[in-house]
Amino acid sequence: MNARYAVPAAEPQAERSSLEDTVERFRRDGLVVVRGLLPDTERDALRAAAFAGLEAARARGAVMHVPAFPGVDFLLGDLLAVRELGPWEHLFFGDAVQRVVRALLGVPSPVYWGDSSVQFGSGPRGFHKDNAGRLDASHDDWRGPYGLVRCGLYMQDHDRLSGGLKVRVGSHDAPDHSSGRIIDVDSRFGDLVFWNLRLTHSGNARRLRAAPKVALHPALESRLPTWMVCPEPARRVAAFCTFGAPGVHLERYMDYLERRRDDYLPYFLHARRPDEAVPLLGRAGIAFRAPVAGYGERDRP
Ligand SMILES: O=C(O)CCC(=O)C(=O)O
Ligand SMILES: [Fe+2]
Repeated sequence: MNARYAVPAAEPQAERSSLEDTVERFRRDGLVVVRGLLPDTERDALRAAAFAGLEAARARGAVMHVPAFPGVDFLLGDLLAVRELGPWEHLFFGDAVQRVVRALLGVPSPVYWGDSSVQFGSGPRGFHKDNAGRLDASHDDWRGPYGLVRCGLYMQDHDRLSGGLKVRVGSHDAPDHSSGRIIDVDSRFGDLVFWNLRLTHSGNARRLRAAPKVALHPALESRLPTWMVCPEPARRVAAFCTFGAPGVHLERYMDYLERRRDDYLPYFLHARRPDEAVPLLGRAGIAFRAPVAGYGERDRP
């Protein structure tokens, strides 16, 4: 659909590989990096579009601030509501990305419910999982391969510098925060990171100046003095989006959203109006499910 996206062929650690290999790594490790979905020549234009989207949202009162993270702008609404990202198919809604999402989920038509966002600045860190029944081994979430995937696009390089994603490899099969080797994902601009929502992970990784390839526990990272830490390459812009396969895991996730309704409502109210979102998603082969009444009612007119 959009020539700005390359067809994904390359993935972790620079070897070129097939979609089957991408799926195999995702099943084994709980995450996979697909390299070079966007060419480096798009970097400046895409960052500029994201910042233009931020300023447009600010003018409409659609930017949230959290006292604990004064340097972070959280854009309310979903990525489809950021019209400035339309030329990039709102990052995750074009053929090249959807081809991977369909393969990872093993369904012809992934479900989207407005869970996508973009953050500006350095935000929270700490190991967590994103699924509904996180540490409860008896929860439905822990039966069978998990049916929800989160995609992350970091609009700067994190292969040597701070600010990237930290994960525990293979921890998507363990209902705890202690299993799995810790790694800092060496994403570069244009790469997409896909992870199973059961995977233990932490954002805003800090790399040591003296040993940038040694991945630290997030509890230790937060206590490091600034002089010991590699800087971030530029103001961090990070976009995330979740898709699911129809099934019990998706149903439990919807129950979870209902329980945390107050936290998510501002995002959903500012999301792209369904009369515009549904045809757009339909063309990409994605099914839509509105998670709350009033979804999209504060989108731009
Ligand atoms: O900030 C990040 O890199 C990760 C954020 C996160 O935990 C998430 O999107 O689920
Ligand atoms: Fe997370």
